[in-house]
Formats: sequence, structure tokens, C-alpha cells
Amino acid sequence: MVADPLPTEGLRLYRTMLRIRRCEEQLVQAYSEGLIHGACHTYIGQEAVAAGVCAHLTRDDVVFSTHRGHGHALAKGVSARELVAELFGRVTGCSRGRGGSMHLFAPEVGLLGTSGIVGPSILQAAGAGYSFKLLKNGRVAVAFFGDGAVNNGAFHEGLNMAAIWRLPVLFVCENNQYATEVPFSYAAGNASVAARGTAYGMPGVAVDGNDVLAVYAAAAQAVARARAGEGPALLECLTYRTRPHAEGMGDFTYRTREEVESWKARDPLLLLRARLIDGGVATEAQLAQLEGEAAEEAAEARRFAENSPWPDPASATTHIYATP
Ligand SMILES: Cc1ncc(C[n+]2csc(CCOP(=O)(O)OP(=O)(O)O)c2C)c(N)n1
Repeated sequence: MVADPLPTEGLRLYRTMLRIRRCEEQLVQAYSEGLIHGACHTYIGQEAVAAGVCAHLTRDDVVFSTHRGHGHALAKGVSARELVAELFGRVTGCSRGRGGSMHLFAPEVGLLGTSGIVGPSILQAAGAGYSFKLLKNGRVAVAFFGDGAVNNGAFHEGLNMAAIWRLPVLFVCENNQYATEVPFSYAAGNASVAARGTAYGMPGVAVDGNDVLAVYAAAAQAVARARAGEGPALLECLTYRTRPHAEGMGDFTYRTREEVESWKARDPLLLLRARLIDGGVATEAQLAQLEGEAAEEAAEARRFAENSPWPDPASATTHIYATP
């Protein structure tokens, strides 16, 4: 059993979730003003997953992410400035303004990429885990992916390979219950993703993905297991995105306003906030201070991004190929 993380980790986890939320809110606003070039899939509502998992990772551990990857990037150590500037296409972005939301790279902090393709994070994490195993360096690889990826062949191949070679990988399915507009219940004969772990020979654990302490506790065990050479695990975090699939898209042809509102009432930040107060871990004033800091960080990141230069067109062909 993992000890209750609330007293020791609660504030840190709250801060991480706040930083993600405030940054996403800035991006929503910026998208509506035409400042973001390319798609913008926000992570609002799912912050507990990135915060709870990444709290266990060192800079040397690696994360592979998806089109919904802003939260993973921030939780892994990308700064708000570098994230917002990347979405604004500025040279100060983490991919020098060349990638945008779906090509966020920051190898210096172990963010080995977000991707617009559904599924590859699973295979990439298996590959990284294989190299870590050969190098015996104690590192862990994490794949974040949505429920839309679990019926993709990459899921089968990645989990099976990680299991037979006992690779140090954590597979994190963020089951937000929809793949764009397709309900998971429509796309899967078995409603439990976690149950599939057994089929591949690894632990499969389902947690309330809006409860950051539950995610933290489950990830603690899976990461420790991977680091100890005991192989991979599958973590299913049941959660919900409260914004449309991507900014600018409609939202109520495939789900109801009532359903969205019911999940907003289970907002991961509100849930943890109440527990921090009820558990006597923090006062209203302390939390208000953290909230103000996160808001200022995100607002400052936007100002920084808007004031940053565009990439020089003459550099369009640099940073394209790796030089041996
Ligand atoms: C291989 C592949 N097939 C289809 C798409 C089109 N597509 C983009 S996002 C998406 C839904 C993804 O749903 P999910 O994996 O559950 O992630 P979520 O958007 O819910 O975070 C699809 C099908 C794609 N990008 N890649």
C-alpha cells in the first residue's frame, strides 16, 4: 500500500494541475483570437492524469504523448513560455516554432514528442523501454494515449512486446470516453481497458482519472515496478474532457450539455482543492496564492510568446535531419 499522498504531495499536485489549467485557458482565448496556427486540443478536465503520473518521473525518464499533449509537456518540465510560444509558431517555442501543438519536443526534459497520429506513443515507449533495458540505466518510459488508440494495432504490438521483454514502460490510457465524437462504448466490446492488461501478461489497473491522488498512488506502484525490472503495467484513468475535441469544433451533436456539466462538477482541481482544505493541508489564503501564481505564469507566457520573433524563413531547412 502507498501512504496517503495528500499531506506530502497534495500541494505539489495541485500546483501542477493549476499550471496546466491556466495555460490551457490562455490557449483557448488565444485560439479564438487567431494567434494559434494549427489545431489546439486542450487537456482541460484531464489534468490529474499528467500530474499524478509525471510526479514520479525524473528528467531522465521519457514521455511520449498525443495530440492532447500540452498537460504532459508542462508536467514533464516544459515551461509555459516554451509551450505557448510553440503554439504561436514563434522561434522561442520548444520546437523552435516549427511543430505546434502536435510536435512538441523537449528531449532535455524527457518529452520525446507529442503526435497527431493516434497510437505511436505506445510503440515509441516500448522502443525507449527496450533501450533502457539494454543500457541497464534504470529509466522508465511512459506512453500516454486515449481510448481511441486501444483498438489500434499499435496497442497490441506495443503491449505484447513490452510484456515478453519485461520492459520498463508504463502505458497510460486516458479514457475520456470519446474518440473525437465516437463513444468508447460504441467502439469496444469490453468496456474495461484495464482488463486487457491480464491478456498481455501485465498488471492492468483502473483508477478514477479525476482523482489525482488515486492516479498518483497507482502510478507510484507501476513506476516502481518498472524501475525494479519487473516489467510494464497498464493504467486506465477514467476521465473526461470538458472542452470540445479541438478548439473551434462543435460539441453537442454526440454528447449532452448535462453530461458535460456533471463532469465539470467532478473537476479534478475542485476535488483536490476541497481535500486540501478539509484535510487541513492548506488554507484558503495559501491556495489563492498558488492560484494567482499559476494565472500570472500563464499570462506572462502569452505575453512572452506574442513578443517573440517568428522563425527566420532562411532557416526553414535547418533542424530537419539529424546530423551524424
Ligand atoms: C492513426 C490515426 N487514425 C485516425 C486519426 C484521426 N483522429 C484524430 S484524433 C482522433 C480521436 C482520438 O481519440 P482518443 O485517442 O480517445 O484521444 P482524445 O482525443 O480523446 O484525447 C482520431 C480518430 C489519427 N489522427 N490517427
